[in-house]
Amino acid sequence: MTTDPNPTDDREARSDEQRDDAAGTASATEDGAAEERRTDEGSTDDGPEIVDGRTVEHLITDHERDIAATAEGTDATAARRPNLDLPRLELGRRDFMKAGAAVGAMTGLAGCTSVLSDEGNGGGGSSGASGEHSVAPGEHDEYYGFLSGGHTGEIRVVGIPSMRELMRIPVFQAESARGFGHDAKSSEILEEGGGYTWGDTHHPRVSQTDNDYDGRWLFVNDKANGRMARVDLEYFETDAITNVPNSQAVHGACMQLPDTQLVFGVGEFRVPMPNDGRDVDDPDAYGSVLTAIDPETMDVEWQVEVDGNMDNGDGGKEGRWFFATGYNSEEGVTQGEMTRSDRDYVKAFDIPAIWDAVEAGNYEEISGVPVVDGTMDSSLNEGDRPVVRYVPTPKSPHGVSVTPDGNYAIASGKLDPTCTVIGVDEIAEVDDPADAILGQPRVGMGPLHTAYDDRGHAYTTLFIDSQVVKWDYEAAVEAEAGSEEPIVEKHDVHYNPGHLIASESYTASPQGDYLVSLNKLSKDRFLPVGPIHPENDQMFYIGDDDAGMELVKDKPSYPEPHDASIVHRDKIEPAKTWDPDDYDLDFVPEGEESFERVDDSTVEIEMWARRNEYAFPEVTVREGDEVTIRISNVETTSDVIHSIAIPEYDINLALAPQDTREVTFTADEPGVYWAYCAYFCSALHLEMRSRILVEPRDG
Ligand code: K7E
Ligand code: CUA
Repeated sequence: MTTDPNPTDDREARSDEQRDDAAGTASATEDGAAEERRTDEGSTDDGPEIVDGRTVEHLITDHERDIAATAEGTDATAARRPNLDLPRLELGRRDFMKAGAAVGAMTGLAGCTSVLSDEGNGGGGSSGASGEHSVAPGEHDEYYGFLSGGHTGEIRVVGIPSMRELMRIPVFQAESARGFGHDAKSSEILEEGGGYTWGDTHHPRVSQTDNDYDGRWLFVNDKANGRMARVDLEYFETDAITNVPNSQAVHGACMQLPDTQLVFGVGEFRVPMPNDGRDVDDPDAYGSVLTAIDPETMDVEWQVEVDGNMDNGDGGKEGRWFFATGYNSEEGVTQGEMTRSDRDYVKAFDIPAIWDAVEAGNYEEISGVPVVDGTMDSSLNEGDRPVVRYVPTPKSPHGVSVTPDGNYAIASGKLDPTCTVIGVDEIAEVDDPADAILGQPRVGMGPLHTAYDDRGHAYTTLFIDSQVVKWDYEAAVEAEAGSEEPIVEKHDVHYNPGHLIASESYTASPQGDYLVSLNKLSKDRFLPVGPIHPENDQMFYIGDDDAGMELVKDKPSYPEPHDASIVHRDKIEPAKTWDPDDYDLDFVPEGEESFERVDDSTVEIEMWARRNEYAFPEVTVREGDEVTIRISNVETTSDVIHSIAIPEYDINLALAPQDTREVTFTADEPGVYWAYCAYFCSALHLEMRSRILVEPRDG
């Protein structure tokens, strides 16, 4: 992208041009486009219209230009909306919110940005309306927010509503503060997970029982290296990584509900199966799979191959259906090829039917996994109990999420300004899957993801419009396709949101109070920190339908959260110290430390740590020895954490109270090495050291 030297002029020119466009083509698009969306007819070859006579190419060009313009501190997003000549409203925040709610889809929003950026940017939540959503020093938040860390490979834990970051959980990457990838157990998890040094986490989902959070596990995907991981929510620690075969880019991640019977990874990039050098330049032979994993063992149970790319997924509440969006039904390999058709699909997987196919042996084993053929032409999709039903939607739907009542799966249009409301019960009943589409409201430009409150509202991010739109999903079922009537309210976000998440939105009983919009761009919202900007997670209070959505907080975020889950604190029970019975290594109590030379080149050390010493103030080994250290933190007091950092050997084991860790290294460099405690644990923390003497072998 090149920087636009004169964004303001350009913006004005473009908005004129757009008004012309809209006026010139309104009659040609309105009814016809909406009607056509419900049908499953062929595609047009030359850039189908999306809205107001504009094609995908127009949208993308507009968006690129928006980004260039806002980079210079102007609000080009507002410029694209009608009535941009309105004077900037000088309203207080409360007044504005009331006014905003009253005018619905809202012409006055051009003023919103400046009002909020003046007053709302402090982020402390300590003034005015946001005061009631702040959390005083020493008080606890009501919710845990689990945010994915994108290509840092981690999970971040924040308190909501304070948005204070509480912890980070390394998942796909070694991380020294928590010793992940430094001790034997976590190193083995990373190694067995493929040995990569990073991952790309997008979709953290907390396990459920009876469609409510049970606080046991969190599952998350690795889009980069095609993996799924499990985090133990007693210890807030990653305890398993599954390297998924036959799949590159496991993107969507979710569970079979109501009881987390299976964990699903949604395969995105199409590749040969197995990807071992065959068919490298034969894209027709590539495939993409849905992967079902046992949550206890984390073993892959089966996969289902489908046509086209998949993208995001969500499970129905009743255990039968799993929904995945997809793009590239064309099965192209270039961007042009992938966006040629004006139609893609939501795939509805019939889980019991798939199990039946597996049990009947109707699969091909590829890379050791039963792969069921769920492509359109598969014999398993003939008859009245197909394994996968293909629901036609406008081009490239992105997010999909099932409403709390389990009645609808709502797919967000991305390159189309609508959301598609699919009836979950209808899926099983209709002859033509297109007939399961019950509503298709026009929500705005670039709808990506949808979350829910407890009052029948859907909240959808509009990536291109930089807004969150609140709409009524039952009203959308009542309304004509393409109607804007179901829209209750739109609110600006800053800027370009990806996911959004409302408290407990993925359960059958959302809390309906807080919503976090995970915005990709922060632009000028924070102190500049160089050319890589933080992202901006914005929290709204959504509990008052009369007052409307209230922006409460901005939180800069290290790149880059995608999705999140918000769980009430009563549903998570973290351990305060380790229970040695939960650990597969023997605890080393005080008095039972030992140093054993097993043979000429092997040393085994069992030791403990406590304030302010290690069991051995010094340890002598010989050059070339393979040294195994097993070490327990014998403290019983919570929050007295030690570590053992071993310089030159690239090791730092974190030791929570009652925890035991083990590490093996080869002492190949003669010399003196001060092992030390890296957690500041007490007044004599600096003195908490042990001298490791590595004697020269021939000395
Ligand atoms: Cu929209 Cu990976 Cu869920 Cu990112 S995905 S935003
Ligand atoms: Cu133990 Cu510092």
